[in-house]
Amino acid sequence: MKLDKAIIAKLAEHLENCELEARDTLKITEEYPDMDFEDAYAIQEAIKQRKIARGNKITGFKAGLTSHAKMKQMGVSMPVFGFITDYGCILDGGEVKTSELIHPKVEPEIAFVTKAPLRGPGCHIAAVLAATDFVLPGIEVIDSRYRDFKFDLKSVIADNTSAARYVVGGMIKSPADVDMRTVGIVLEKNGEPVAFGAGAAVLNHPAAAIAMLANHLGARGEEIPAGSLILSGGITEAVVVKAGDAITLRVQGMGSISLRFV
Ligand code: 0L1
Ligand code: MG
Repeated sequence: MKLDKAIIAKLAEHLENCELEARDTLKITEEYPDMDFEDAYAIQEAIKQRKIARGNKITGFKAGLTSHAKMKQMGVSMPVFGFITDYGCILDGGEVKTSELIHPKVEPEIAFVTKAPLRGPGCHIAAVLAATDFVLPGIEVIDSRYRDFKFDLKSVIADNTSAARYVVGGMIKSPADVDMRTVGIVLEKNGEPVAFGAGAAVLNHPAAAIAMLANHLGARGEEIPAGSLILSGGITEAVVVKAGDAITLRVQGMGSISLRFV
């Protein structure tokens, strides 16, 4: 690690304040160009601990930058991982207050709920499928705290991978009953289809993102606990939204979910 505890705490407070006050900032590597990936995840962890201390519940995890489309959009080559919160959860058909966000975008995803712990190293797709209780459609609302979504990998990891809001719903499916590689999705904005894809856009199989998360946590002596909700990553490029927009995600054989931005 290159940063000391005091700097990590200061950057966590800064990024979390930006989130809670819906104001943007320059990427933190501008001021700390030597920070490394351990520092970045330590800042993310410090943000998580601030929320827990305030009484927020951590509901699960997310994988980000998992599709080739997303990697290309962001100019990176490896996934990133973050956490999701109780206050980030919006019920199906619910409203997202844009005044609480900076510049939101939405991503169509497959969400997993686990029934057994998953721990790396060596976690693979088969282990993920065996430990999955069910999968269901999910929309992630991302909102980078960095000005104009301009960041590098370390800055975005520290910023909890742009996590902001999410909705899950539609139909739950046993992983044995859905081919997550070929399942098709249509994302609609104000009734118009704006993005299409299939599950294979996420690392060839969305369960691969969960396996990589388990391996990432395992390297830190942590695991994915049973009962976790995990957003496996955007299947298409993120779509910009603003107040007044209505978003619907339709997933083949798994129903649909929607959100309104007010
Ligand atoms: O969930 C995601 O794929 C987002 C990861 C962070 C990058 C971004 O803000 O677009
Ligand atoms: Mg996402």
